[in-house]
Amino acid sequence: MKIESVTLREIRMPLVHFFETSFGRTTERRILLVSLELDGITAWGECVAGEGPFYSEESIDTAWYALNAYLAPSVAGLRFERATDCVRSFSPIRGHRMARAALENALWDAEAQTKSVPLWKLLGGSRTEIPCGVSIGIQDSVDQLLAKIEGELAAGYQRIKVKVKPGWDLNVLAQIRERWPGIVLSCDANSAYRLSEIDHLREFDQFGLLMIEQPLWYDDFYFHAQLQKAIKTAICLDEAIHNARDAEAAIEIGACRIVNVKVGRVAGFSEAIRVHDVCQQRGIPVWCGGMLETGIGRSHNIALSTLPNFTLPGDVSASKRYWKDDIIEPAVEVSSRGTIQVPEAAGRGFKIREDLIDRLTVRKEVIRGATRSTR
Ligand code: OSB
Ligand code: MG
Repeated sequence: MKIESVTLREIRMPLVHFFETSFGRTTERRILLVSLELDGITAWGECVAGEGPFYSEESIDTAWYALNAYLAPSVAGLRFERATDCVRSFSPIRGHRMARAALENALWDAEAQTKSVPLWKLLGGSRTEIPCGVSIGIQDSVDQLLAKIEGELAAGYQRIKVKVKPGWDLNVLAQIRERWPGIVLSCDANSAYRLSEIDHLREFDQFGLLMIEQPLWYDDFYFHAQLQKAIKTAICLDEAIHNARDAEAAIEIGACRIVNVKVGRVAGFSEAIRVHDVCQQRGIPVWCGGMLETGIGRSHNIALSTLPNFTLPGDVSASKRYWKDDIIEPAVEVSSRGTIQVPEAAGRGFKIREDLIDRLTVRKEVIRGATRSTR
């Protein structure tokens, strides 16, 4: 596979409904898409960095910078036998994992298309259907949240995850449990608590949650291990796990019993597979997290979720929960059993709506071998 050019695009898409976490509210997404031209095909990747550096230190602008100045030039014009080989080209660059992942994952898409195999098979997956959950943000009122949960349960989703923060936690969970005592329920704090709040965090145990996601500092697992010893609810780490080595260390010290795998957070499919593997070897289940992706990132998440240790429902849900008009065809749909059917077609298994992408594009840069051009 010889990469003739790398194209960066920024598109803007309003969310159907705002999404609020303990670190803020998003109403419109600015999304960086990466496409590769090679051997007569076009392959796509999506950068999951947010609008600002609030989930992690990356944002769409830092990702654009890293891709434009370093990552794309390090592979443009080069030939790779396998997608995973591009990881070596990125090795002098520290951090910028979401930026790397967008490019590496586009190359996986290219490899799958070139070999005429479904992306999920190339990744080593085996599942033909994946179990789905939903992540529901903080709402303006508890009634609004309960109405949303009702809708998602009726749609068939297998697990409800709600965002929590101080002031929107025990009271909210109590009302959910009162109405639905038996549903599979978890919560995500996105680092909203401190170890000094351990007594408060112990109160979460009464709700029989599947897990509490990243309760403490975004970059910590040492103190999460202390917390895990003090509470019954399983801790799941999200933000703090950047690679397989982190997963190994976190599991070894008892910082979590479950791991959320986000392909962008761990720098791409190659590392995501390694995180999956170290967790599997240690008996720790994983699930696929989401980052409010368009259909491109969503189709990559579906492919990743087919690996055997993705045994818990992921935050991989229908396009229509986020977008009026997704940029892939068909849109991602979820069955009444709360599952997504894994596509059998080669590559991603979803077509790209290039006309729509063109209309949504607000900036574009093409990086070729030695020379560059802006349009
Ligand atoms: O912590 O999982 C998270 C969205 C943005 C940033 C962080 C997170 C999330 C979600 C959304 O929970 C999951 C989804 O895409 O449905
Ligand atoms: Mg999370």
